[in-house]
Amino acid sequence: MGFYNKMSWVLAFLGFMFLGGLSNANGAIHHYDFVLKETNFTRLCSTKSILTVNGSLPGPTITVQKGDTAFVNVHNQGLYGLTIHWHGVKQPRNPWSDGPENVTQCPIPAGTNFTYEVIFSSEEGTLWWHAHSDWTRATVYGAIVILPALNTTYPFATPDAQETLILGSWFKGDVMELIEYALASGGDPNISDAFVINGQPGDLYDCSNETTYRWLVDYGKTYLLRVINAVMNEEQFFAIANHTLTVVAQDAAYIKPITTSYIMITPGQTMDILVTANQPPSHYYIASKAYVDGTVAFNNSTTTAIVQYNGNYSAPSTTPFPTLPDYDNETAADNFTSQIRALASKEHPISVPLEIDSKIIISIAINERICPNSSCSGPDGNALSASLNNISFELPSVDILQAYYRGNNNGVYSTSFPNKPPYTFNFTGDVGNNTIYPSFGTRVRMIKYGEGVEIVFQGTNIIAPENHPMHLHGYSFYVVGTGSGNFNSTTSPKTYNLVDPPEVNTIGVPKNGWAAIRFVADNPGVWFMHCHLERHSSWGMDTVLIVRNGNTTERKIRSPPAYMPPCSKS
Ligand SMILES: *[C@@H]1O[C@H](CO)[C@@H](O)[C@H](O)[C@H]1NC(C)=O
Ligand SMILES: *[C@@H]1O[C@H](CO)[C@@H](O)[C@H](O)[C@H]1NC(C)=O
Ligand SMILES: *[C@@H]1O[C@H](CO)[C@@H](O)[C@H](O)[C@H]1NC(C)=O
Ligand SMILES: *[C@@H]1O[C@H](CO)[C@@H](O)[C@H](O)[C@H]1NC(C)=O
Ligand SMILES: *[C@@H]1O[C@H](CO)[C@@H](O)[C@H](O)[C@H]1NC(C)=O
Ligand SMILES: *[C@@H]1O[C@H](CO)[C@@H](O)[C@H](O)[C@H]1NC(C)=O
Ligand SMILES: *[C@@H]1O[C@H](CO)[C@@H](O)[C@H](O)[C@H]1NC(C)=O
Ligand SMILES: *[C@@H]1O[C@H](CO)[C@@H](O)[C@H](O)[C@H]1NC(C)=O
Ligand SMILES: *[C@@H]1O[C@H](CO)[C@@H](O)[C@H](O)[C@H]1NC(C)=O
Ligand SMILES: *[C@@H]1O[C@H](CO)[C@@H](O)[C@H](O)[C@H]1NC(C)=O
Ligand SMILES: *[C@@H]1O[C@H](CO)[C@@H](O)[C@H](O)[C@H]1NC(C)=O
Ligand SMILES: *[C@@H]1O[C@H](CO)[C@@H](O)[C@H](O)[C@H]1NC(C)=O
Ligand SMILES: [Cu+2]
Repeated sequence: MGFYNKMSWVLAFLGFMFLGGLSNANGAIHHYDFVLKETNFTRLCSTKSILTVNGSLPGPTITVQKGDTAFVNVHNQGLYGLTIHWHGVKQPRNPWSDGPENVTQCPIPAGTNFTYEVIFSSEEGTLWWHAHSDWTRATVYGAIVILPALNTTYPFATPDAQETLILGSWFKGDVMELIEYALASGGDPNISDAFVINGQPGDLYDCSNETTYRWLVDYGKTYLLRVINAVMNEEQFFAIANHTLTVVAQDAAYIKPITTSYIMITPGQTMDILVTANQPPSHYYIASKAYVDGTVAFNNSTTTAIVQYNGNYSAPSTTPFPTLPDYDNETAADNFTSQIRALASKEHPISVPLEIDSKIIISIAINERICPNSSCSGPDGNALSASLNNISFELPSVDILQAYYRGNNNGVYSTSFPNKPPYTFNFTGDVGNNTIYPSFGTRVRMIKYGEGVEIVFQGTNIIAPENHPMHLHGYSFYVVGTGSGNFNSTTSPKTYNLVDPPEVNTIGVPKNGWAAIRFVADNPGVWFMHCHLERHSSWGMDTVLIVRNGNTTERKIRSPPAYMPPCSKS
C-alpha cells in the first residue's frame, strides 16, 4: 500500500505536469493493466475455461482515494470483442470510458487494447467493474475501493482493517453459448449452477470443501466489509453467523447506520458494513442465497464462506450457520430496504432537486415477441422479451455516443422514447393481453443540461411480475419514494422523503410496485439505463438517456480520446 501510494503521488505529479486540466486537478493518477484471457478453473468437480482479467476470479481490485483518476489499459487476449464498465463511477463529461457495448463504444477487438480513463468525483465507498458485453460479466468482474480523500476520514471510527466479498454466479456451461441459445430459442436461459463468494461456491456444493473462501479475523478488531452483488440474475439475502452487521454505505454513498442480522442486496448494488470480531474465537459461516419475489426459475442454492478467527483454539465440531430469511420472504426484504436513509450530514450533505423540469414515468414489463408458427420455447410458443414503456430496446451496431457526438445519427437511434407508458391501465392488476407485445427499437430520451429530472419506475403484472434492479450510468440518484401498486401522481408524491433519501446507482423496483428517483442532469453524455438482472437486459429492458451539453466547456462532453475501438460494418 505504502509503495503504491508513493508511486501514485509521483504519477500524480507527472499527470499534473503533462495532462494539466484534462484530469481531476486534485486527485492522484493510478495505472492498471487488465489482461483479458481464457483461464482454466476447477469448480463443482469439473474444469472449464473462463474469460478472466489477469487470470483471477474475481479480477484485480482497483483502489483509489476519492477524486482520483485510474487509467486502465485493457489488453484483450480473449476470443472475442468486449467492453468493461465502471459500475457507479459517474465519469463526469467522459462517457467515452463508460463502456456499455454499442452504447458508448464498440467492443475492443480480440488482439487489441484500449485504455479507459476512469474519473472518480463524489463517490466514496465501494463500487465495482464488470464486462458489459452480452453475458461476459459472469466471470469478468472485480471490486473498486474508494477510500476517503487525503486529510478526510470516514464518518465513523476508522476501522482496523478491510475485507471485500463479491457475490457471483457460476455456470458449468459456456455463458456466451447459454445466452445465445436462449435468445435464439425464445425460452428462459438456464439458471446458474452455483453462487460464489470471491469466486468460490463454498462447502454446501460438491467438491468445494477444500476451497471455501476463508476470511481471517483478529478477535476484537472492527472490519469494514465491502459486499458487492455481481450475481447475474438473482437478488440475495446475506448474513454472517453470530455477528451483527452495521450497514454504513450503499453504492459509494454513506447512509445512517443500520444494525441488522441480514441484508438484501440486488445485482449491481454494493454495501459497506462494519463487522466487529467480538464472538468467541472460532469458525462462523457467511451465507448468501437468492431472494425471489416472482414465480420465475431461479437458483435456490446457498453459497458459503467462513469467518475464521486467528489464534489457538480447536475448530468447532459444528460451525454456526446464520439464519437467512426464506427465499420468498418479501416482508424481510422490505423491512431491510425500508430502513435505508442517506447519512445527510454536514460533511456528507445531499442535494435533492426540489424543482422538476422533466417528469418521466416508465413502465417495466416482461413481454412476448411473436414467433412464426408459434415455434419458440417461450409462453404461447412465442419468445420471451422485455420492455420499458412498452419498447423493447435493440442495441445498434454502431455506438450511440459516436453517432450522437458526430451529429450523424443516420438512423442509429431515434429520440422518441415516450414520457409515459403508451396506455394507462391497472399496471399491477389484471393487465389482460393489451400490452403483452411490445414494439422494438433503439429509442432514447433527450434531456437538457441542468434539468431536475424525476423518473417513476412502474412495475407491472404483465407475464411475470418481480423486483427489477434498475441501474443508471453516469449518475447516482436519490430514491425519493417507493410503494406498492400503481403510482398515483396526486397521492404518491405526498409520501416522498426529500430530507434524507438514499443516493444510489441501482434501485430495486418492488414487484407490482413503483420507485421514484430524482437527480440533476449535470453530467452531459450518453447514459445507459437498464435492469441489472442480466436476462431482462438481454430481452430489451433498457433505454438510453442523452444529456445534452450545457453552454460552457465545463458543461460539455469532453473530446473523444485519440483512439476508440472501431465499429465493424456487420
Ligand atoms: C485448459 O484445459 C483444457 C482441457 O482440460 C486443456 O486442453 C487446455 O490446454 C487448458 N488450457 C490452459 C490454458 O491451461
Ligand atoms: C495498444 O493499442 C494502441 C492503439 O491501437 C497501440 O498503439 C499500442 O501499441 C497498444 N499497446 C499495447 C501494449 O498493446
Ligand atoms: C493534508 O494535511 C497535511 C498535514 O496536515 C497538509 O500539509 C496538507 O497540505 C494537506 N493536504 C491537503 C490536500 O489538504
Ligand atoms: C465435505 O465433503 C464431504 C464429502 O463430500 C461431505 O460429507 C461434507 O458434508 C462436506 N462438508 C464439510 C463441511 O465437511
Ligand atoms: C452462535 O449463536 C447461536 C445461536 O444464537 C448460539 O447457540 C451459539 O452458542 C453461538 N455460537 C458461538 C460459538 O458463540
Ligand atoms: C427453495 O429451497 C427451500 C429450502 O432450501 C425450499 O423450502 C423451497 O421450496 C425451494 N423453493 C423452490 C421454488 O424450489
Ligand atoms: C419473514 O421475515 C420476517 C422478518 O425476518 C419474519 O418476522 C417472518 O416470520 C418471516 N415470514 C415467514 C413466513 O417466515
Ligand atoms: C423490521 O424488523 C424488526 C425486527 O424484526 C422489527 O422490529 C421492525 O418493526 C420491522 N420493521 C418494519 C418496517 O417492518
Ligand atoms: C455491436 O456492434 C458490432 C459492430 O460494430 C457488432 O458486431 C456487435 O454484434 C454489436 N453488439 C451487440 C451486442 O449488438
Ligand atoms: C388494480 O388491481 C389490483 C389487483 O386486482 C386491485 O387490488 C386494485 O384495486 C386495482 N387498482 C385500481 C386502481 O383499480
Ligand atoms: C390472451 O392471449 C392468449 C394467447 O394468445 C389467449 O389464449 C387468451 O385467451 C387471451 N386472453 C384474453 C383475455 O384475451
Ligand atoms: C389517485 O388517488 C386519488 C385520491 O385517492 C383518487 O381520487 C384518484 O382517482 C387516484 N388516481 C388514479 C389515476 O387512480
Ligand atoms: Cu428486471
